[in-house]
Amino acid sequence: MPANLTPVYKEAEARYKAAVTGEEKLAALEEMLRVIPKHKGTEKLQADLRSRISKLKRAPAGKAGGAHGHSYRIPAEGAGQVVLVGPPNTGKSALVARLTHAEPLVAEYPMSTREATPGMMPFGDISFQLVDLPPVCEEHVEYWVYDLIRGGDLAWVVLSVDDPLGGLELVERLLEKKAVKLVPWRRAAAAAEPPAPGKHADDEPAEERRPGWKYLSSLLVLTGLDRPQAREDLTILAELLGADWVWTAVASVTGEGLGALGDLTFDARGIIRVYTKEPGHDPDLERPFTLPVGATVGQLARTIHGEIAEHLKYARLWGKTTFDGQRVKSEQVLTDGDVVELRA
Ligand SMILES: Nc1nc2c(ncn2[C@@H]2O[C@H](COP(=O)(O)OP(=O)(O)OP(=O)(O)O)[C@@H](O)[C@H]2O)c(=O)[nH]1
Ligand SMILES: [Mg+2]
Repeated sequence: MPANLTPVYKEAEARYKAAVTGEEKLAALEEMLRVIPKHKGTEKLQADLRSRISKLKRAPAGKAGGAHGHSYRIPAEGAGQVVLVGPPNTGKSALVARLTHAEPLVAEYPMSTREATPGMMPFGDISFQLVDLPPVCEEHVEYWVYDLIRGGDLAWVVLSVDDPLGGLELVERLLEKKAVKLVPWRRAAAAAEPPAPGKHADDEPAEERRPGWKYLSSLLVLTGLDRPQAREDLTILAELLGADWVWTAVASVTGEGLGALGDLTFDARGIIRVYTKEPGHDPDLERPFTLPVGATVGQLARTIHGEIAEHLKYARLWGKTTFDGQRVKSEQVLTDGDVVELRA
């Protein structure tokens, strides 16, 4: 019986063949097993996949996978994965509950979150994936929590306005034991020197970076803005934190300050939104492509389809830096909000 393997399966298979680390191989194999058409013709192949998966799981852990073989990861969705990191009871779950459709447990007592809960936070016509996590604390933290932190594109370090400095010190110290360094995202630096095309700001090592470490771009989110004294405390904190960290204060109970989180996250991700249009048609303003700051027309084409990129002759651009419909080449750098018509 023919196996009739689908394009989705073949894509996963290609990822498996291209995979370098055990972790990547395992992820691809698991995906292959998940999407393989389940019928008699594929039974042998399914069995083969299962045996390769269990072999990889038993294999001694490679460096990339850590002590436990393979890393846990939540598949990223939307324009970036934001991991919520912080000491117990600082309001991480309350933020995810307020900003997304997810319903993580919010409780008055500390250590209430035991599992990871992803949810999508809309931001205009795009969205960011927030991942609520168990707290980082002196007590035992399960290893997969660190895996998920490592997997994030950006961290919101969620701290209570009552003791943000103590909380930050704790989190930085515990994460560094696990080779994760929180890197303050800096608004001014990002605006002053956009990264080279194809590179994210975080790819540029600002200092000597240790191999195997995760350098996680981070913002501070101070919760409890509604609490008495909060505003006075913040004036002092502003001076202490201001130079090093970009931070924002929120009150999840009243919703105050939550609006700023989307803008900050968008800026910190270092991305632009680009819309495409077909010749003679209106642009598709529903679903923008998100690309790194500094991305070019050529990169947009490659994001859409390798073939389009290959046959690209020129593009027409409607944007802030060009006149409407201006003819541009593949090297043209795009800006947020641009509308592009690709001509092959
Ligand atoms: N007044 C006030 N209370 C808040 C705020 N954010 C969260 N809380 C309350 O603080 C308590 C803890 O909130 P959670 O969201 O469960 O905190 P968490 O950080 O997820 O806690 P763990 O999962 O245990 O680490 C709950 O009673 C929330 O209602 C806020 O901005 N202001
Ligand atoms: Mg929680």
